[in-house]
Amino acid sequence: KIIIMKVALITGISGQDGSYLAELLLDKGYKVHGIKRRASSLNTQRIDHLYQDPHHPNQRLKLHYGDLSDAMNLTRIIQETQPDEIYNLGAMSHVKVSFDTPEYVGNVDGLGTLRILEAVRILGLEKKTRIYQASTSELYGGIPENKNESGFYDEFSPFYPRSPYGVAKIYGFWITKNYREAYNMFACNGILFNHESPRRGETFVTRKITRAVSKIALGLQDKFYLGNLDAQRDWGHAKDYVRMMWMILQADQPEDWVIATGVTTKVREFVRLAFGEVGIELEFKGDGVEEKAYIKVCNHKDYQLEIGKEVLSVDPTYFRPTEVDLLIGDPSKAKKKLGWVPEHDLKFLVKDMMESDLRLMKKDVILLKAGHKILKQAE
Ligand code: NAP
Ligand code: F7E
Repeated sequence: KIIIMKVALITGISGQDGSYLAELLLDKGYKVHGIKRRASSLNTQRIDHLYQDPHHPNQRLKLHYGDLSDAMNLTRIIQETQPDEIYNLGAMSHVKVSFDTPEYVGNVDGLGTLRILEAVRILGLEKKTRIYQASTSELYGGIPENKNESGFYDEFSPFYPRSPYGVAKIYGFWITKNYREAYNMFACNGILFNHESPRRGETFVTRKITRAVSKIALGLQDKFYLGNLDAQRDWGHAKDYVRMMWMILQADQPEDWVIATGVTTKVREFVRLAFGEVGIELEFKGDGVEEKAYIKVCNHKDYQLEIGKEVLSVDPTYFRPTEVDLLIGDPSKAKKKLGWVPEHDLKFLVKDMMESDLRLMKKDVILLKAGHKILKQAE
């Protein structure tokens, strides 16, 4: 009996979603190719565990050096790997940083998508290769009047991006839709709302919070700084969302899909929940840039902090020139047509991230006790 192994190519395989998706596809028996950027330091920590032995003939994960700004490189890799499915997850994905590097983001997040689609077309793979494009809830921009009658953003809500990242991603959205309609390609957008995990990049707000709270609880740090505490996001777990990426490419028809939880939460509330995981209750005092959080109750035997201690202040450095105030998505279509059921809620997400960061920071405590210096990481 001949078993035909499906072949997938993932751009952005070293990122949060790329690593979970690679795991999922390997579990399903795929041969997985990933594109990684050359960096002066190792950048594959999130996928290193997927390599047992890179030289083993049965190793089903293969990495290729590449970059979404390099059309020739992308075309060659697609030609060599002949993928059944391409997941275009590669991007400069930080909204605040996109205000500092707008041209680069336009090139990579916007034109990078075109380069993938056009390579598939030039190589005559339109019929064979299905393409998933990592679209985003940032396309909506949080404009209140663009929500549907029930108060959610869905597949019909108008777009109004509010950052160079959102503007680049809107090009990616439309060029994917255009190639689907113009060349009959199986190319789909997943309009994913925020999704987090223990593997989330350290400078996104949830991970910044769980790292800082873990350090504060362990006595490694006194306090931390955030920007807009009133921003609201629809936060899901990345593991649920990469499963949906795969389901989108197994659907009967190529379409665009909203993936969200339908629940929105303030940044301030996420801070409360994270401190709650180490038995600490906070009190917030002051308004706007003067707002601060103090320890009100501390009842965990392992984490004893002084009552009244200031642990959080607002730093306007983290404000964005244009902010997306509130996002909340309606995933009804994905639930109804593809049977997607998220397995993790916000409470589990916070617990998962806190447990992981506490474990990570405890290693620093051991190093400190052994006389090592801990370098402060950039926020
Ligand atoms: P991430 O952790 O920031 O990962 C981004 C990946 O893209 C990394 O592997 C990164 O490589 C790679 N990359 C960056 N620039 C590249 C370039 N010029 N050429 C090739 N690869 C490049 O992002 P994520 O959270 O996994 O998100 C995955 C995708 O979904 C992104 O496109 C993001 O914009 C989109 N998205 C994310 C969310 C979310 O909430 N997470 C929601 C909606 C959409 P390095 O490791 O070398 O940096
Ligand atoms: O910010 C506020 C900030 O950077 C969330 C990306 O994956 O999801 C992500 O984009 C909110 C914003 O994610 C800090 O102003 C307050 O309102 O975690 P974030 P994001 O901008 O929503 C979308 C769907 C994507 O597609 C993106 O790729 O939190 N906030 N204080 C802060 N944010 C950060 N980063 N740091 C702060 O100190």
